[in-house]
Amino acid sequence: DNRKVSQDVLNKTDKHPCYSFEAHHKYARMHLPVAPACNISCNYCNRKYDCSNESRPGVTSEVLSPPEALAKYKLVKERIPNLSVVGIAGPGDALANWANTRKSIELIQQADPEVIFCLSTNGLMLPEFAPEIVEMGIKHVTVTVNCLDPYLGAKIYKYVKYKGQRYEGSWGAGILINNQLEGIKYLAQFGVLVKVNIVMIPGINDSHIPEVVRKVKELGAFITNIMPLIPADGSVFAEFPQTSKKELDKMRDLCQVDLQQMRHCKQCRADAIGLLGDDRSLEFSCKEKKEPV
Ligand code: CLF
Ligand code: SF4
Repeated sequence: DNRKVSQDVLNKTDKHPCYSFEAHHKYARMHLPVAPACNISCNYCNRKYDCSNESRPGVTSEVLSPPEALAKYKLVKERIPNLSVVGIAGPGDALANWANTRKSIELIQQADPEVIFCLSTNGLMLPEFAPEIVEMGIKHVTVTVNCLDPYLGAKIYKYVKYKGQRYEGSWGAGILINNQLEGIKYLAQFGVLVKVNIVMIPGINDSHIPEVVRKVKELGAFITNIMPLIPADGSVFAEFPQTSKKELDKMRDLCQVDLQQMRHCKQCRADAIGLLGDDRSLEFSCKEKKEPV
């Protein structure tokens, strides 16, 4: 029954360092960089680094094949026993590389049925893949939603590539926003805990953020994570100031009235490993993987 299902989901959230503040000192997550391609172009991304939706720009990740992802998972689990979550957060978009993402998850699920899986996506392909996500038993999905208005979206997204076509400006943004909202609703209906990341871009979407929070709450989102813009070199927003902690907290306080707010996000890399804020990914770099100690 529904209550049993939601209790089960909450039990899992107890061990998820991003969904539970209490869990973030106790449980580790690892990101598997199995998703290099992206199907949209955010103006805050410079396409050289990990997806800025979920990750800090600055360091390119190695990209792993599904068998390499399984091998890395096993190595990390051996050395970090409190590892509870395996996330796929780029370096591009988890769903733009669905075959790789799906295969990596299936291999790890077969090896260890206890793992909590977590996906981060721009949401463009959710109408296509949300049913599979539900069937696979994935209970944690993050969707980055920066606005609800396609005209505002035209200032944030350069283009969207959807079903073999490239759509620019508000046309592309409209498709993206529609798919994000439809996807969130579907996932939430089937018991997936949806986290919505919002990149706060001063002068572009900041005054619109409370409206985004209310809308995704109405669709069943579990939590929102308002993140500061980190202006990436070479991106359209390169010259923008980084959102200050004070502005960010003010916005989170305002939105907390409607929906619970994540406040401990560390804007991780697509290959981050360990406790949030204590990255151990270098211990598991490619070279070491080939010559295990
Ligand atoms: Fe990774 Fe994201 Fe899952 Fe967490 S990160 S895919 S929900 S397991 Fe966490 Fe890192 Fe913030 Fe993301 S601290 S960037 S919110
Ligand atoms: Fe870059 Fe991520 Fe946006 Fe794709 S979704 S363009 S990888 S920030």
